[in-house]
Amino acid sequence: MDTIKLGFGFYHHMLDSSTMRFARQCGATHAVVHLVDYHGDSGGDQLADNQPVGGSDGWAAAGATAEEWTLENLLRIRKELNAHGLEFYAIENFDPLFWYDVLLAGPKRDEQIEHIKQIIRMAAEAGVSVIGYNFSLAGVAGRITGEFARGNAVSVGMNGVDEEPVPRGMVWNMVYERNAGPGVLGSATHEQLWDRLSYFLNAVVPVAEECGIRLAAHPDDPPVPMLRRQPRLVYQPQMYQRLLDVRRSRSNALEFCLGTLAEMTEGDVYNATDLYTSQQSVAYIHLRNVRGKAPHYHEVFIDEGDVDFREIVRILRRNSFDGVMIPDHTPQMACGAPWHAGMAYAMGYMKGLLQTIE
Ligand SMILES: [Mn+2]
Repeated sequence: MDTIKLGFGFYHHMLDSSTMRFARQCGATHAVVHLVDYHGDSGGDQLADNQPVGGSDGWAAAGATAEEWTLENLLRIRKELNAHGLEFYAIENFDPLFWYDVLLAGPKRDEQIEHIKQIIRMAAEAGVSVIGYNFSLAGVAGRITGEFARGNAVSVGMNGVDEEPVPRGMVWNMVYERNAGPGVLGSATHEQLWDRLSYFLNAVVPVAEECGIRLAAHPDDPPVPMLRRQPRLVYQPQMYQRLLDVRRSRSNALEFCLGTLAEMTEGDVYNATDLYTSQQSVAYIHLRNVRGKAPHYHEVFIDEGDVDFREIVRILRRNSFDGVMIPDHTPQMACGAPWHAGMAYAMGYMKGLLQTIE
């Protein structure tokens, strides 16, 4: 049995039998589940099935699926995944409604941290191993779509930094307070943002340790120092080390996004992969390939971009990585199921690499 596990990420609207069968057919054994619904009404539209690109109005409203964060529901999801031959490995992302004041250092911060602790305990009780998160104020913004990949396949890119400020009541692309009134989110400094992260990790990592959950941080996507006039946390590879050093623990880990790392202007993706997997700090990996560096890059097919995934798998093998890897987003292929075809292509390619690279 392979120590590197191939997984599949399920957006909220894909938590159904058909997508679970599809994932298993692609070779996945593990599931990463998004309980937050970013898509709203666009969910199920084949061309919108990737993570939304993030316009200034944001994604769907926060909290739409808040009532689904119950032990009963997690156990139901687990049962359904298991019935399809998949393990419920991770939950990806907290709902902004649950922790906006953790991100903003607002008045409800401690109350919201208590709720996050409950979620961590609940996830552990449901048999989940990892919770991925984005400690990000502006979230994804300024991305564009176009025929950027091989054969004019439609994919995502970035062409310059979005300077439009975040409106009040929004964080991480989602509106958590509809009646926040006019005006924009005040800016913070990078150091203030690191203080907020430290406050959060020092409060929740001990709870995660107690119940065996790994918290896993996604880097800032797109990785630029400022976006929408808000500071970013991890936008160069070495900043991941600072995050780990806030609190050294198996429960303070990384959601290692290779595409985002490849877009960073400093360091290189192979050194970063070696550095962080040799510390056993990577809980799971997002797979996608890109061409270019932030803020000017295009997402492309897994075998045509700047990242050589053969070399990545060699490094993972050398460092005995035994976590999960999932495709992140992929270009859409010209057929009746553009999203599924893109994902199946990426999965098949990775499955082939895992079978051939010792
Ligand atoms: Mn990612």
